[in-house]
Amino acid sequence: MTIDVRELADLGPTDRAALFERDAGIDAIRADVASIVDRVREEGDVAVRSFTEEFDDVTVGNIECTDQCERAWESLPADVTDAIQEAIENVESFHRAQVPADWREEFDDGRELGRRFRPIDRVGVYVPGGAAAYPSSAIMGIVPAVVAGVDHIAVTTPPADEPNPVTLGAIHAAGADAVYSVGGAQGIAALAYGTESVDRVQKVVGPGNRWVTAAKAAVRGDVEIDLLAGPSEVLVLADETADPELVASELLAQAEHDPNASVVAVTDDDETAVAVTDAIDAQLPDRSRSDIIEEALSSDASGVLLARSMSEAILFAESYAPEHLAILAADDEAILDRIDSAGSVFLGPHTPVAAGDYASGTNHVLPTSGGARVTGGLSVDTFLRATTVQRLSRDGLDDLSKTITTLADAEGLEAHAESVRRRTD
Ligand code: HSO
Ligand code: ZN
Repeated sequence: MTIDVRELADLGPTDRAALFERDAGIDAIRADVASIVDRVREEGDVAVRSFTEEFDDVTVGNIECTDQCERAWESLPADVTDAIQEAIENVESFHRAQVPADWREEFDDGRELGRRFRPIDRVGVYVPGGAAAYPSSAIMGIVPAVVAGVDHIAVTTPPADEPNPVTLGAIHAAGADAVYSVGGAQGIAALAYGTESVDRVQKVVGPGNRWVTAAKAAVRGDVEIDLLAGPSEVLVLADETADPELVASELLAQAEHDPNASVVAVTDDDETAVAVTDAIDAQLPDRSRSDIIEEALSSDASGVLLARSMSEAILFAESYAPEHLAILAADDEAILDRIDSAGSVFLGPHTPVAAGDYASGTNHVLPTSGGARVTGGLSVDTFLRATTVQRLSRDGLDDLSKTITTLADAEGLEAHAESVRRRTD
């Protein structure tokens, strides 16, 4: 395949929209998903079993498979358990550093205010299986919940006649309390509403295919959810010092996830741009998932873009708000200073996105489709709730009483005002 270098300045509105659009593809299946969710809600395990036969072509015995995960862990070769363990340790230490401390502060006039953080009691983590079985996503979903101190972590993951032992083992090692063989929209509905086999949870998190994402959108409101993660994205900002082979390797890596992945390189150097397209051509035939990669790369949502300056490239990246931003440039920190919207940033030639995908410690469940403009990825915060606490001194209340009673009167809430006057008059 040959990718053309496109000049940013020449992009028309249609091309620009195609680049920015990153559609998670859930609109077309909303109605089907709603009926799956409703049936699981009404019929419980009966619906779970029948959807599992219909969609996964598997007849499950016990829906709960917690013990099977432990056995899977014990069956794994040492190099795999070592790798999982090291990834877990790194994710754990990075997330431990995020745990917020409770605080109280005496403000200047007798107002003592504070916040305390407590874990959510019961959460559900969806772990993708099937076509894209991701043990790493088990680690990314479960470990932050463990670090937050969540009491009960339930996991749903699609069943298979021969389930992936690495995924099941990672679910066990990461610290799940209960695991259920149910995938797709029915897996999300089971966590959200409970069935005879699956206890309901208070928050459902984790990435999945569009059925999973659409189901999370459908249950939102009845249960808390994290973010709605769509297909993977990477944007590489490269100047003339970037190694084109590395730029290409980043595009190919995220493209292999999904034909709908969006992979974009932006550079201000025309030689680099051409060299990146050459490197893509050279590397692609050797990749085992070249079909998927090629599909992703040839879509209008992906490409190699030439900017007139690094400033223009940076502005593009900032408005694009990628899930992953890799910066391969001489002064990467200066570029980072100008970026506010990105899920996760990878600096320098020794920092592949794959490091964050698997093992450096940051979380790989990240906002896609421009979500980074308003939110970050999965973190310890996802599993905590903050409570505010206050104590006023007599002087503190005296100082505030006029303000409170005036506002209470303005709202016509006389009993509110009276609750203050009783203490001050
Ligand atoms: N890059 C993916 C996460 C992942 N990568 C899992 C490899 N395995 C998130 O966009
Ligand atoms: Zn990845």
